[in-house]
Amino acid sequence: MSKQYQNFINGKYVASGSGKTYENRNPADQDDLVGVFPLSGPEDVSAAVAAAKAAYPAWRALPAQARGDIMRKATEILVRNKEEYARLETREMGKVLKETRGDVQEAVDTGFYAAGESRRLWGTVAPSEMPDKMCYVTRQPMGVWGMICPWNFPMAIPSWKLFPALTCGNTAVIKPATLTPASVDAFVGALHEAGVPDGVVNVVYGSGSEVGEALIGHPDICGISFTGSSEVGRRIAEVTGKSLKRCSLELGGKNAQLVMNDADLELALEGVLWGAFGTTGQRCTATSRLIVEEGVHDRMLEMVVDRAAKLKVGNGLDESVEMGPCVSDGQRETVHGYVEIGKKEGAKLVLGGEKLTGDDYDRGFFYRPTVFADVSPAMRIAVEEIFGPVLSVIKVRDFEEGIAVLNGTRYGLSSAVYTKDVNRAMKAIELIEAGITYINAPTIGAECHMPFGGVKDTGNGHREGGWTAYEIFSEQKTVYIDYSGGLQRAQIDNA
Ligand code: UN1
Repeated sequence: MSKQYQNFINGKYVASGSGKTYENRNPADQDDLVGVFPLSGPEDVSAAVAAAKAAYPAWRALPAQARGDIMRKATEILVRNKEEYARLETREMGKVLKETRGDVQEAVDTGFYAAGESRRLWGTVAPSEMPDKMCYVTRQPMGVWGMICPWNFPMAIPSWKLFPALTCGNTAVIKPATLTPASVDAFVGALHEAGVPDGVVNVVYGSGSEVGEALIGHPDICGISFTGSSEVGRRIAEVTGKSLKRCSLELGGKNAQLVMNDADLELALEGVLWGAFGTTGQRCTATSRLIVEEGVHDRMLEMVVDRAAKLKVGNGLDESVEMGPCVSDGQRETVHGYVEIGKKEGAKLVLGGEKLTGDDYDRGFFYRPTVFADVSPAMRIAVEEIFGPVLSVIKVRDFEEGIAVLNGTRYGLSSAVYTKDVNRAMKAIELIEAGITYINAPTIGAECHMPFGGVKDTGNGHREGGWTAYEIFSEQKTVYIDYSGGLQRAQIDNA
């Protein structure tokens, strides 16, 4: 019997109003049914928001440290169940076990960080311009947050949102990605078991057009945190902009690894293999372009093709597998569509470019690791996000051209430069238009205690991760305390 999941509202598992459901199946093996989930509608969102609104006053009244303590307990549950969650994640999302263990670990790191941060919700104290008066800034919770999550980090990304938002004293309604809902059920179950009170976190399953739209337009939501495509991000920004809600967006990427003539090529090779084919290329931080200086271009390309051809593709539950399937048939079609575009544009397909078929593959959505050479910077495969195991290799004359090509997309999330020349590395850090730059390390692998996000069409200036996430989920209050006993008029008395 497959597990029947229900929405989680006000601490109870409840059926959706519509009674409609959908099946969540393993992208490596369509015979493996992970669970049956509700397809909810606006009435379920309204019930969840009402529960979160009712729970807010008591939750915000708790000392932050008491909230942090519950986050610590929840994190201990994640540690205890790590292997179970990792297996569930691999079954619903497809990435290999090593990576889903890392995904749960990212949630663990974020949770322990939150527990510590609950004792450090610091503000600033400044002297006043008047005598016998002081000024300071304190952080306050905001209300009910709406969260809309992607499928590529089924537990880590919900944790990036929920842990800081709850620690700050907000309550929340979360919409998991339709493709990876079971991981959110597990995560929220841990929060509840740890003592998060009823109504503080609510889960509503369903589509973006039904649940997502209802959430972003709901008048009792104070803000939306969204990770996903730039197209959807733009829509959310429009709706929340009109109603003046806070909106934090972490969107697409077209990340590049730039390899200079003096780079350690073996190191650059390990970096690009991991960056391009890890998570089957389905990360916003994935290495989608390899930009190589002409002196080492041919050698680097040969090394990449040789190793990428040997990557073992298969069901992520098999520990020897290095790359899992695409998350869905639709995603694989998108990837294949880009391969066709690349060929038409005149890029040279040097590896892959096709679906994997045969007994081991026919029940899943597998795609061969794919490499294009002779890619010119204006081609669509060089500028558009593909979100699959496709690497475009671009040859450049020198450092300046490399930086120009790297910056030549509308995205700006992650970037990597491989060089031994410290002057070049420093110049690259200065010139690259991206939220994250790695030197001699791949474009993926951000750490939870550091700001995470990008520039240009990758976002709208917010940074999840680290202390900056606490700035997203709290409101600043400036306080003036006058202990002079008289009326003091700033500006006027000093004029
Ligand atoms: C994402 O793909 O949206 O840096 C997040 C990384 C991971 C997070 C990726 N820690 O690749």
